[in-house]
Amino acid sequence: IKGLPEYSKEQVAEHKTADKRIWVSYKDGVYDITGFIDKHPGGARRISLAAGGSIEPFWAMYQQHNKPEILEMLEEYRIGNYLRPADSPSVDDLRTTADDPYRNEPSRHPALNVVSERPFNAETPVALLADHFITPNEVFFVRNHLPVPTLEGDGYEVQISGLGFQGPLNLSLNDLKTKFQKHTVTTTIQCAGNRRHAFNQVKSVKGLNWGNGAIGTAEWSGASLRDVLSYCGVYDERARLLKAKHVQFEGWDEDLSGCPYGASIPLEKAISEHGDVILAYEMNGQPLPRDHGFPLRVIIPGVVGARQVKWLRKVIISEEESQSFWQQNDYRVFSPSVDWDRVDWRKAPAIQEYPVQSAVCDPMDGSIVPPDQEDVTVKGYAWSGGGRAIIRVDVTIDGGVTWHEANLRCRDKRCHLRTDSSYEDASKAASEPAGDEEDDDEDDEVLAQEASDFTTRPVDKAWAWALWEAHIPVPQELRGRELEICCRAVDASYNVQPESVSAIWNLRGCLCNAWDRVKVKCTT
Ligand code: MTE
Ligand code: MO
Repeated sequence: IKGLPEYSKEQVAEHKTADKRIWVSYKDGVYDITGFIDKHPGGARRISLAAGGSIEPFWAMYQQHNKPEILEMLEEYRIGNYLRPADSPSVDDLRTTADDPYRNEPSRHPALNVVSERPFNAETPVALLADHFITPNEVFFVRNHLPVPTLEGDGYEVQISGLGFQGPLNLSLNDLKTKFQKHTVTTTIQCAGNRRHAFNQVKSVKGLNWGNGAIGTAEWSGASLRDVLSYCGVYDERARLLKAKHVQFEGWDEDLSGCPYGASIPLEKAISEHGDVILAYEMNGQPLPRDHGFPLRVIIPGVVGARQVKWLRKVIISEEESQSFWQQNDYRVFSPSVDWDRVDWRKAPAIQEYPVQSAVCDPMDGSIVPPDQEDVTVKGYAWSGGGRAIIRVDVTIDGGVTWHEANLRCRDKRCHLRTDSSYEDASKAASEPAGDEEDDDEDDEVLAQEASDFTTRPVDKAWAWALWEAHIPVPQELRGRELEICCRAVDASYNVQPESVSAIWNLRGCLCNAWDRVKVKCTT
């Protein structure tokens, strides 16, 4: 830009701290971002890493920054032109060189709907979701915060340490497979940001613009974390004596400062015989795919996706929660009145159990129903956190004036934790190659809608979703008009989804569980 002063690399490097102002360079510009640091949605610490230098390596890592609105915002802070040293690569070069943090990403199925390339985030096409109780591995949604680490199964070890441990204990993948019984649990994973796009329609939020497809259900197999911890001497009585309260997990994926992805859950969930937490090495009978955590991840039924750490490197027993950015300064929900200028992350707890959720998968928004059609078939999913079963799904095609009860299709019996042998039996009884729709339908039990179905369990452990379907007659007066299809689910604690998105709007756009709304035209 003409008329602005020119600064060298060395001059920029003199501005690393707030008292000297904080400068960064990007492409041919120099920016004073002192006033922006505290407002950075990724946290002040992360952006401070770039202080006095180039933000290009960081933007190569977090490519959600490469958007016109963010570049425009950056331009507001411009103070000069950058004299790039001849030997320093630009951000565009970084993408093709050995410095590219994303050079070893796995290949992916073209049917995935990509939400961001780097880091890779993609959703399952929603039309596929409601067709399969078990989501096939290839199209299971992917939520990565960082590049996918390259790991080998041979020689892989997970380290267990913390309160009650003399020194860290390492378990190899083979140890986990041979020293512990293999357990399988069928559970739904949902990202806290699933359906975030609905918030953006009210007022924009910061985060990936997920539709309804950041959710999926799989059969995960591995060692039970309860068994592993008990083998290490961490069990109820002893844990209490040790004052241990949380289990932290760290992944092999790291940001540029060497900080790994991390999260924690209450110890109670990990050691309870009803927790069903597993260290999984298989997903739907296959070794974990790289995007889903190869060779090992933690599966935490009933809990939000963010805690289910992939590429597991460490398990730490502690008195405190994980201190990671994602546990402390993200994945928490505030009042609609709190925006980025006044958020105090300590004031809300980290999300653990997900509230009740449901969404319409078919028909899609904007599709057309012929006016002579007598009824419309609506399909979707419903799920609640904490193992709370879905007891009912209500559907309306007139925006909530009249409601219809959907049929729940659910192989609920298969969702409980089971050992290897009972898994064999259950899979003989109910498995079929994914993809064969007709067989799928035959095997899906329609839950008898009787109260006794929900009260026979000693502990409610409905970890997996219910798929549902409703056939709704289109009354004469609605023919030729726009139909507003909405659904709402009710869980075993009689939690019901809220009606409006604006009432639950929150700055980070998490836990969007308001009634899903789909508009279809009833015309020719
Ligand atoms: N684990 C690591 N190591 N790194 C991550 O970025 N993302 C988390 C969780 N585990 C993440 C992680 C989030 S936010 C979600 S929603 C789930 O993984 C998604 O799991 P999936 O990609 O297998 O669908
Ligand atoms: Mo997530």
